[in-house]
Amino acid sequence: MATNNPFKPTPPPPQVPDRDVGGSDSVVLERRTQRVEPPQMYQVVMLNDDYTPMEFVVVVIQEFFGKDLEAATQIMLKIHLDGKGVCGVYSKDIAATKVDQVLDAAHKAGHPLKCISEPVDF
Ligand code: TYC
Repeated sequence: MATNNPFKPTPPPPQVPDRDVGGSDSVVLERRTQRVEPPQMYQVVMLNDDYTPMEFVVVVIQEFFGKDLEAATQIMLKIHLDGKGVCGVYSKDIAATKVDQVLDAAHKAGHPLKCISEPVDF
């Protein structure tokens, strides 16, 4: 059985010539800087209506958008006064899930609350 002799130095690995050091048969590899665009983000926009109770909207914003009572109340009031407001910004799939969750909760509670997702800079 062949064993390594610990006292014998291992020979260096065979030299492979560099490919871009110049010379007649050299190959110059083109360098390209890779640029990756950040993903398009989506904002979940909640719409005002005349029937959904303010308290329900505040609870929904707290529950599905992770806002505390103060922030949720501010967002609800903005929607109430301006007709719409942004509850959060997410990747496309997460935003779509938030919309589904809000519409489902509103439907189950019998409220006409609506929200949509749209690309940021729409
Ligand atoms: N306008 C509603 C009311 O006066 C409250 C409300 C706020 C409804 C925000 C929807 O997205 C909404 N009861």
